[in-house]
Amino acid sequence: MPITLRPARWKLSLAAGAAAALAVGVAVAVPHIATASGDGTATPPAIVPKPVSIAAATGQFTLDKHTRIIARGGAGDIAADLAADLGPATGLQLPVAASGNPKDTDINLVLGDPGTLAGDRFAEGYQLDVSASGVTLTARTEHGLFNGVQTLLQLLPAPVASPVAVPVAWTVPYVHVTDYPRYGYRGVMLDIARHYEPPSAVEKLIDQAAAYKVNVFHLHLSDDQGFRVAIDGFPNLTAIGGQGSVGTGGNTMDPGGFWTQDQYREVVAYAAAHFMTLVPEVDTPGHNNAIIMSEYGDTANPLLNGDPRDVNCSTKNPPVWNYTGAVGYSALCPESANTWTILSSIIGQLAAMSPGPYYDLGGDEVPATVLSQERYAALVNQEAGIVNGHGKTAMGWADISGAGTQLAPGSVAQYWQTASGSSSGTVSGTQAVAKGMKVVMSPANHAYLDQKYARGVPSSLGLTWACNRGCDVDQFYNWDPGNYVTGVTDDSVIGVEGALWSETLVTFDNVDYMAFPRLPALAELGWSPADTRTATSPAYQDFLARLAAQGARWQYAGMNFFPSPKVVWPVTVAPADPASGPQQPVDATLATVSAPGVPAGALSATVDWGDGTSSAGTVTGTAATASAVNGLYAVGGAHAYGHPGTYQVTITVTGPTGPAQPVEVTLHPGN
Ligand code: TNX
Repeated sequence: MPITLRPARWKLSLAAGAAAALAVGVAVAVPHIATASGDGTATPPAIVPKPVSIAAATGQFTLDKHTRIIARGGAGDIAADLAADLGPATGLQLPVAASGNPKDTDINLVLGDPGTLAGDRFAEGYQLDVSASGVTLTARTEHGLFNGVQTLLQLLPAPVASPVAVPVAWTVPYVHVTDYPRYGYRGVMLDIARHYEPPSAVEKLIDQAAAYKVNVFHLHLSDDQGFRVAIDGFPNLTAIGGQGSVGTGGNTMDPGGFWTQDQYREVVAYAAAHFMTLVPEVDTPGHNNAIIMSEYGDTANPLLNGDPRDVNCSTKNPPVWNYTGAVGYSALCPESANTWTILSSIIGQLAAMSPGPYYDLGGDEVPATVLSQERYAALVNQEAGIVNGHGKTAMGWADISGAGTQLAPGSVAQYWQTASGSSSGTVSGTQAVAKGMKVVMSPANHAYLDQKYARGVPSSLGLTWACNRGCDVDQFYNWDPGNYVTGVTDDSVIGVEGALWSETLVTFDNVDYMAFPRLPALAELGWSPADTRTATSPAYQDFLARLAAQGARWQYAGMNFFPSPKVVWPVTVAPADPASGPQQPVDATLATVSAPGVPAGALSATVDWGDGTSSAGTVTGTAATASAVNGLYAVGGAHAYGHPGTYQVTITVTGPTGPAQPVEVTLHPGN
């Protein structure tokens, strides 16, 4: 059973102005946020990642105070999660029941075999049917139900992501979805070593990634600049190794930090509740200055042999802190017994706290001038044996497939090189396959979320080494993990991962700005069936249209993201509760507007007051910066009615691509 944590997803705070506009209580009008085209044909809803099969029909289910969630076959925990997910935005506390006479107003969650999931190799699939008989979600596993719930949430209007109630009609278009993943490993990596992030930040990213059916969270816990989790018996690792970051020594914005083991376990549980496996990584034998600086002088440690200076095989002896982003200078010595005492404790303790199948030993970027290939391979082989001894599969950057390494078949190499096809730079991939290893694909020019989007964009964040002209969503979407390196096919590839290296990412807002909208592109490559994905292919155009619909969700959730110019982000409007009372003249916030990348000044609002008069509304909100998307906007309007009464007010907002679907609110002005 998953551990149920509520509220699970989308619990971020709104931009202040929008929160004020939304936090005013019950709905006064329930206009629909329309998605269907006007010609009677149903437009397939915008689901990311794209389902294996989706058939839209005309009509819609409406979620309201009559809706019950019926959990059958043991679906109770997921049903409770769904009720909790829907609570804040809808203001509804939907009852969860284990049985009841079926009603067409019910959402049914069934743990059972729908008979449509023959292609589901990973027991993560689901069948979702929305029709005149209600909503029925069926899956063979709780993970499948969880995935189906993510789809159902995307079928609801974007304000469902809001942490406060929004007065819209909660409609779900009629649809039949059969869905299951292409790969079993769909990951995101966060580097909390270069810049520390607390457990709460990682939990936010878990929320955000789980919404796109990402199921692996790879945690890069140690690097030259910091060691981030307490290890019993080695207090220096955090007391010394946990105190810096990239930039320390001249940049007071960048304090370090570390997690206690209880905090680590809490994040493991949080991930599990979102059907995500946590993969711990302590990078070795390179990227290790923080461990070396911590233990080099740890002469009083009874676990070490009195003089642990022999762990240091770095280019500097004695070692010195280097808080730049430099790489390739530090290494642990494979011949040192102290190296193994330290690594065995780290591996043993992290393995014991991590229920998932993998332990990642890193293994990247150790130049032969620092450790010969022979010494490097000796270390990797011995360490992989320790990992296996703790019942874990060894994983590492694809460098671990190099000459002299021999890892148990099924060990995982993460391919990060930019090289493709059969060029010589692909050797780590082909070597991994030759050695019977599995491969996770993260070619840096398609999957490194720390790379800039475009030349100089964003100006303040991101590296360029893999993307010197930038890597926007097109670059993240238009490639095939199973056909990138010749000979590295789906026989070996187990999945795909986006890597958020954090040399330049100081805050969690920075992390989000780089992860979104590119992480959903990778999530789709990991989940959806193989397709022809190129700059001119229909699949890419279709993806962009579905991605565009996510922007409003992120804005209602209060997330930061890059409003990529590759995407035509729609302007969408939702009614606010103007809290109308007898006051006259009316002066109220009437609607909220999502318009990613559009300045408030480029939007105009018209308010039809329902009494035969119209006037302009005011559009206000938080402007974008070089590393933050603009906030949701609020539309305000003021009007003096001639008579008390009940008036239907229509708000139309026009953006650069034309008018958005108008919304209505009802006012009851008195005199
Ligand atoms: C390369 S690729 C690294 C990281 C850096 C990253 C920055 C690899 C396995 N290592 O140490 O943070 O580039 O993009």
